[in-house]
Amino acid sequence: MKRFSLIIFIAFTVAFLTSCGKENTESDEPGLLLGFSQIGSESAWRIGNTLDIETAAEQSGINLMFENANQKQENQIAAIRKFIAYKVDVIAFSPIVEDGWDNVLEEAKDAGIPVILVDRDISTDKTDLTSCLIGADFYREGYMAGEYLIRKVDSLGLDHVNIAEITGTVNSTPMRQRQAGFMDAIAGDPRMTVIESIDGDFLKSRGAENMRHLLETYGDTIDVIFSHNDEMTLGAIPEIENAGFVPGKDMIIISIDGGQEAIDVLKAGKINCIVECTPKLGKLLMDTAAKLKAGEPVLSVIHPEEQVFSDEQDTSQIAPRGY
Ligand code: GZL
Repeated sequence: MKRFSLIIFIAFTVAFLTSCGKENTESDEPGLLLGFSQIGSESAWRIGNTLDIETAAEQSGINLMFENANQKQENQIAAIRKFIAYKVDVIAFSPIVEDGWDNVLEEAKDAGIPVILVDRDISTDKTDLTSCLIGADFYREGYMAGEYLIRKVDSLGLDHVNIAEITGTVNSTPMRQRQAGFMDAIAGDPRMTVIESIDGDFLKSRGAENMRHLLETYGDTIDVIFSHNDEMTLGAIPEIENAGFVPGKDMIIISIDGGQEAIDVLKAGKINCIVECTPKLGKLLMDTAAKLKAGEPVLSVIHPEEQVFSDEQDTSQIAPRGY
């Protein structure tokens, strides 16, 4: 028995000494821990955004602590406090509305944790609460929607159009800036009258509800629907058809996001224009988080490239959207 024990002892000793001398191929440094608070799952866009972030984290070897706020700001604030308690390396979040973040972001700053804004912005007088905003140029999206409408009215030779706007979540960055961009684009054109702006909260159900209200109120005097996202547009279209109108023909339909379901409706001619708002921000987020952890400088604002899909082009050539 003693001989056997001696052999085992020698084997373990050799193995131990060999490992001590070996170059550590795996860093002992733990991977970056990123805390991300997502707004919810209100749209195909949001679901696609979440999937893209999760995929990018996995591909980057970044440990993702993910919290879904289910459309409640208080849940996002609680998630940020949880990330602080866990001492994550970087915090990122998509703020559901622009106001009300100063206190919790002061806490993150005091904890020495950098914060990245994803998709949406915050409104604050303090300049040093966040390191970077990664998200669409919503003003440009709205402006491009307005520019499309001007071209469409020109091509149809219309003297005047009544526009009904179905907006996204009030006080959210995309709602504020898409509205501002659209109104600025059409401001100088006397043919354009906005007859009502109504809050649809980016939700399909509210898009349907608002469209019923608009049809009951204005009937066939509505010439244009400008909807801040595809979900609300997809809720509105069946209501337009139920009322006996042909979307895309009797009413010009303009939307934003560019998810597959809406692109298919565009291809069917029931939507005239969709301004792309890409949810694919994951790689930009991971690269920025890694730079912040490494103490490298990052840009204060990063806008992804975006395009316009419309009946001015051969929509059959639009590639699969992936969300
Ligand atoms: C835009 C994003 C918006 C989408 C909606 O970046 O904030 O929120 O346009 C989503 O679909 O609800």
